[in-house]
Amino acid sequence: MDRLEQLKNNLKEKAIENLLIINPKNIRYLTAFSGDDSVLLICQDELFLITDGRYVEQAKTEVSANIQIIRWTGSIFAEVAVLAKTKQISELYFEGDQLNYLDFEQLSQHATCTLSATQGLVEEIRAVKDEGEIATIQTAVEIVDQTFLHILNFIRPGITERAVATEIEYFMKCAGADGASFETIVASGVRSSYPHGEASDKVIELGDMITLDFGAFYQGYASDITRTIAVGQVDSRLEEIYYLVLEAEMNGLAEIKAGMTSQVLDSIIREPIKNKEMNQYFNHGAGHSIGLDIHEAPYISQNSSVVFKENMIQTIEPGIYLPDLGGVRIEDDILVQKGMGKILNQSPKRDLIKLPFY
Ligand SMILES: [Mn+2]
Repeated sequence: MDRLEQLKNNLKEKAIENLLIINPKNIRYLTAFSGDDSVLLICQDELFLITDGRYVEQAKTEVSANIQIIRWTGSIFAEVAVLAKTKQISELYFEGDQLNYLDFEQLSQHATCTLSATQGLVEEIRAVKDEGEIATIQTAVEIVDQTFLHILNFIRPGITERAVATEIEYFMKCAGADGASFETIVASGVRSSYPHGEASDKVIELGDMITLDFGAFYQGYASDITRTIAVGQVDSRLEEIYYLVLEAEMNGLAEIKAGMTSQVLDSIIREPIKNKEMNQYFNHGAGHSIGLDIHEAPYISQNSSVVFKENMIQTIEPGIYLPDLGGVRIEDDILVQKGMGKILNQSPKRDLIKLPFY
């Protein structure tokens, strides 16, 4: 079914007649419009893309003919309010997690209708990927796999984390990526104990563990991978936790399937780490979905009762971080399909990769 049709069906069930889409990714998902600073007004029988002078011509080529393109000049939300008045809208719903306070003031100052916030209506549809999206994400994943193999030959003692991150991002773009899907993480030595250590000026040394967490956007869709590698011989405790994290990740990969709840999967992933009484060092969620955003619902968490569905794509990414020593995280992207999880990444992980001595 057409994405807009699907959304409209869901809106009908919730008795929502008019919805203002503000999130640019949601607008892109529904209409193929790839610009920003625009909103989409969905009424019962009409669709309006309200955009500015930079995007009018682009919008004409990207969106289907049944979407009316309106150019805003003064204030986009004042324009929306005027349009709502013209269309005699009595209640306008908007994406509550997307409108900032000042924009809300603009909208409410000019609106004559009731304003109500919604949350996650388009995101819920986005969570289940269609065939084209799956193929696009698979390509985004192939780019990060190629990049990982390349970076193994690039990393050596004496270069900075920043140089490694720059090479990762350069290589991904050369391989066809739009760009990085988030700020590249290169955390070496003690810094690998920071779950989200963005690349710094720290020089990589012999004996460091390095956590590499990076992703590519390809045709708008994200991939995400984490590998932890060793430069030469590392502390034996770090080598031990590598295999513990790997066991946790493999548990999740083996068990994920449609129908399972997020909290059940979270427990399955955590189990080996809990058994070794190290759960306090696994201090973040066990994964998330990917798509037009790098982090999308559903999230793999102890607190989430969301049920996985066929054709969702999840990351599974356990980690253990030992303060003042270092850490390990391993992450792959998994397609939930046919009663199992299909691992999209091919990057090696079975044995801790130890870069040779120099
Ligand atoms: Mn991730």
